[in-house]
Parts: sequence; C-alpha cells; structure tokens
Amino acid sequence: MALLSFERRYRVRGGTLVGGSLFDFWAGPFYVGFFGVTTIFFTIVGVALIMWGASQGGTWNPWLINIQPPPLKYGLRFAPLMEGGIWQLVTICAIGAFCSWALRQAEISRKLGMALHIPIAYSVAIFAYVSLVVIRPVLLGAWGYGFPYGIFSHLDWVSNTGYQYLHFHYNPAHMIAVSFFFTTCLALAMHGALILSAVNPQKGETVKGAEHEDAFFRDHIGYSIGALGIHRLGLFLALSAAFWSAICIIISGPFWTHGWPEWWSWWLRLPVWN
Ligand code: UQ2
Repeated sequence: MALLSFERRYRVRGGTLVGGSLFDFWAGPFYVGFFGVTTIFFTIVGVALIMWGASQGGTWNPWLINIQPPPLKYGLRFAPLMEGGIWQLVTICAIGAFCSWALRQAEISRKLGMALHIPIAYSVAIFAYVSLVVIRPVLLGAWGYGFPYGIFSHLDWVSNTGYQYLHFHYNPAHMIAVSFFFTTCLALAMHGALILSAVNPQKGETVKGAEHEDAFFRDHIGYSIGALGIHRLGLFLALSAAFWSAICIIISGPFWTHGWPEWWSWWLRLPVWN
C-alpha cells in the first residue's frame, strides 16, 4: 500500500486542544494544528533574532557565533537588546517553540486515540532546558546565570560553571544522572542487539519471536524483563537521566555554594566513626 493511502486511514478529525477545526489539516505529510502554527512562528522569530544577534557579534564563523545572556547587574529585568536582550527574546522563542512542539505531539496523540507518553517524555527534555535558562537563573536572581547560545561559548560556560564547584563529578545528582545515561545506553544496546538477532536473521535462518528473546535472557542471566518491560525500563532510564541532570544543575548555586567534594564531608562526620 502506498504510504499516503495507508496514512489516510489515520487522518481523522478532532483531538485538537486549541482552535477547534480551524487548523485541523495537514501540509504534505505534516499535521499542522494550532501548535504547528505557533511552532513555526516561534522558530522563525527565534532564528531571525539569532541571525540579528550574530550580525552584531563580529563573526559569522559558526563555531564562534555567541548570543550572550545579560550582565548580572540587570538581575531579573529586561536588558537592552545588545546587552543580553536578544538572548532573553531568543529564550522566550525557544520555550514557546518547544512547548508548542509538545502540545502538537499531544494533539496528534489524542487524534489517534493514543496515550500521552511522547509529549510527557519530551516535556522532561524541555524541563532540563528550562532549568538552565529560567529556574536556576531565577533562583540565583539574574538572567546572567543562563548559558550563552553558541557552540564554543556554551562549552566554555559548562566548563567554567563546573569548576566553580571545584569538581562537578562529586555532585551526587550529577552522579545519578551519569549513571542513568550509561544505563540507558546499556539497555538500548541490549534491546537493539536482541531484536536484530531475532528478527533480522542470516539467509536460510527463520525469524524468531518473543519466546526466543525471553529464552535468551533466561538462559543467560536467569531473568527476562519482557517485551513490554524493556520499553518501560528504557523510558524510565532515559527520563531519569534528563530529570537528574536538571536537578544536578538546579541545586548547584541555589542550594549548594561550596565545592561539591566538600558535600561529602557528611560521610566523614558520621558518628559511627567515633
Ligand atoms: C528482555 C526482553 C527484551 C529486551 C531485553 C531484555 C524479551 C525484547 C534487552 C533483557 C533486559 C533485562 C534483563 C533488563 C536489564 C536491566 C537493566 C537495568 C539494563 O528481557 O524481553 O524485549 O529487549
């Protein structure tokens, strides 16, 4: 069946959260919807602002373009455009575009009668971004604590911010986040390898099913989490990685101002050592 004639069965009306049937149509393969319009709007305005900021920055070298947040002295107020105001507007556009994208996912899910796992998962990524450019700057009292929009400049920001806490890898929430990132890789590597080994056989071999997949892990480690379970685990691991990343930077400054290695002195002070 041609892709589009197959898709047509799923091009159902309704499920919109805003705008009723006004934007309930497709542009080629893409569902539009109210939030498709707002996504395009915020993206075009945001990219135009970045281009404008870049044009004032003295370089078009893509590695070096840098849109900086305002100096700390502006606190949580609007700054002049050339002193971080562009960064503030770009941040508003980015959050507008990301939230529009999540709400468009929600409309498509509703339209198809599906649950909201995808928009909820994507929202955790938005939360991680918002922690860096809104939550932590607000808790610290200045937009200047946000990270700059530029390839090298944001790397410099991450390095400098890490060194402000002497050794960021001692941050316990950072440790949890890193562990979740690695475990996500482990789980996806196991899952990808298992599925390919079963359903993409060599010539002459037959495709295997769930029984083989379960049997492999029962034989190997005495336990199979199951076809549904591995996807629940994968989503949990990936969302946990993003969530603890957000936590590890929000607590750095607003809730802990010393070096992170020092945080562990509670361990040395445990009365059990007396
Ligand atoms: C599994 C299963 C799958 C899988 C994988 C497993 C049939 C097709 C990868 C094995 C996964 C286990 C035992 C969990 C590992 C735990 C961590 C924290 C990485 O059993 O069911 O479905 O893809």
